[in-house]
Amino acid sequence: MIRKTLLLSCAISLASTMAFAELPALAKKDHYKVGFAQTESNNPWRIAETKSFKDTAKSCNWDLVYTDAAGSAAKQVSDVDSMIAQGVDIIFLPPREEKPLLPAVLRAKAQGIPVMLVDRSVDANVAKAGRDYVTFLGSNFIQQGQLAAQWLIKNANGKGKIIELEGTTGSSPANDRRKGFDDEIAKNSGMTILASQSGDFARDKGRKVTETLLQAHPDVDVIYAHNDEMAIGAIQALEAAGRKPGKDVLIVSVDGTRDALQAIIDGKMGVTVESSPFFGPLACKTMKRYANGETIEPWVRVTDRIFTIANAAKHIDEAY
Ligand code: GYE
Repeated sequence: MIRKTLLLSCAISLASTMAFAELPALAKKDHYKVGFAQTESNNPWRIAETKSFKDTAKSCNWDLVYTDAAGSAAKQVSDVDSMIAQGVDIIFLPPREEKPLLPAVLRAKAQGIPVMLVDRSVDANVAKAGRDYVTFLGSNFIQQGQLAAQWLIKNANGKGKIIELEGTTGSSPANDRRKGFDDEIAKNSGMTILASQSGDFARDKGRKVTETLLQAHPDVDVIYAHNDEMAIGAIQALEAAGRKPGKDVLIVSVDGTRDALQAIIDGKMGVTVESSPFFGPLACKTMKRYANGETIEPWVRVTDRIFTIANAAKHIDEAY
């Protein structure tokens, strides 16, 4: 009995040592083979992010292995597996959804390849920065949702009947932009969320979902979209239904794309909270720090601005 217990505790401690084994190191070199496993390329944000990585490949002396999962978490998993098989030095990964990418992240670690999550994160209850992957480079999505809600509460005088267009189901920005926004709104008795549905971060889906929800909720006077592409889709649906976006329906959103800044200038959108896609230079810098043996903080935070009529014209030329 005692022997059995001893064996069991040995096994447990071995398993936990394996699980907590140190992160793979990154050798100091002049030239790296770097994997970047993009989620999809159906919106300007993703295209700007890919361009940022491709530009950085030149300036940071990377041989870039680039894949596009075309909107499929399953394809993204096999893209990461193929990068592991090709023996890349490091992988930058925006996990399309929080859960399905975890096994691939752990396989990379087991094969001695460090992973840095970029722009989206994984479920913090099951995987940890500094243990399973090096770090997360990205924005505070909860805060983005809060900022959108605070602008709205102020500009709608605390009253509003809201339709929420959610991002990709199971993705960290959709989960957190919803939480940040909904919790702020819940503190205001004059504001109600009439309906909340996914538009998968895509313009066309945002337009279609808005068309349907408008019929069920004609009294809507606010649309909160988790990204600008869906907000633009919502504007199209509203206009097709004879509504006046920006006048009888306020639009609040996240990202800071060129089309969104133009919509603000045109008076059709109220606010977009910035979420920067320009991760290439930060990826290069963080990777060099890691190769130098620095312990990287679990979250390399990107700070975001807010775009409204007060500054949209000033920033539109740098938008994407
Ligand atoms: O807001 C959206 C994109 O993960 C932060 O994903 C990113 C989000 C961004 O498709 O436009």
